[in-house]
Amino acid sequence: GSVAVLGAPFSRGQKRRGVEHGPKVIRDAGLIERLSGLDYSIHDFGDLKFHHIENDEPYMEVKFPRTVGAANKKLSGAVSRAIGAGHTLVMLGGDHSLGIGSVEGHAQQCPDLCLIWVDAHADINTPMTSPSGNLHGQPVAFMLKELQDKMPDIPGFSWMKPFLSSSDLVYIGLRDVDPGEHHILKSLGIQYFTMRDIDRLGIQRVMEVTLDHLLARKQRPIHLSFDIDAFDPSLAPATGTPVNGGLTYREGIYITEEIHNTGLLSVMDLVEVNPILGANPEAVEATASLAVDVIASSLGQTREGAHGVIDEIP
Ligand code: DIR
Ligand code: MN
Ligand code: MN
Ligand code: MN
Repeated sequence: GSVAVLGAPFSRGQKRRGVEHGPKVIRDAGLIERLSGLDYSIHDFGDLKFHHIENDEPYMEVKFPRTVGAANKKLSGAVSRAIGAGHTLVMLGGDHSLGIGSVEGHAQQCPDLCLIWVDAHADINTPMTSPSGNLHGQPVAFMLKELQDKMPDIPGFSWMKPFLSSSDLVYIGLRDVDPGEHHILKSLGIQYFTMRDIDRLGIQRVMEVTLDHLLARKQRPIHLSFDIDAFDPSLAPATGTPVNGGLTYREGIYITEEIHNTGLLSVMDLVEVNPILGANPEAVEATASLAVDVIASSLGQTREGAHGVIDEIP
């Protein structure tokens, strides 16, 4: 198969500058070299260029709506073209507002896709429930058909409409959910696994139920949207909204190994790596290197090792 890598250096979905350097630090941590060790042809599509929109005044409390809308429109087109050309796509963020364009572009080509959102946060606030006005806390609300009447017409987003059913989504890793978000999760009956659920069930059972929920009725393309803040801050310190008590390294890698093993991964996002927020260069390097491990594991790097066609032990 062939894997396309696309950088999305964008930060207007949240307050902290620096997350636009995510694609660079993830590449500098050796992403392309690592993927070259797996059995794919790798196409690095470079970084998208995003434009600043003047006078992008808040709409209600929502910050930079036109800038975020235009960036996501551009990303959506690029994702759709890459999937249409037959690649598996890795999108490097940037902040998680980019999930809107990434999943939307994927859905243009694969309307029956399902979504696995690995994150400390649910990112499902609407403009009315959002405590911050930051769009990186709202991407899932833009996607869900069931929230259509709860979403105002936000400037910058007239190019898209909701396309995903709430039953086609599973969260893993939640531990910082706002009251309005919790209400939405419960009232729509969304399948989610908090860190407490992982403590109770174990990550093996969590993945079994996740994949059964999404794939038991039919096999379909998977979109994995991985926020690096799903990991414990001791492992991923260079991120904008760290929350204690996150995934261990082994839990995170088990998630991605199981997703790879379905053979259905079609697009993955790796977002919210912010090199400016590392306390020192080692903290940044650790976070970026973890991002590379997560991506490589999603694409088939195994802990047990692997071999090609070998007739005999030499
Ligand atoms: C919070 C934080 N729920 C918000 N969200 C974050 O602003 O809506 N998402 N950090 O990644
Ligand atoms: Mn997120
Ligand atoms: Mn998050
Ligand atoms: Mn494989």
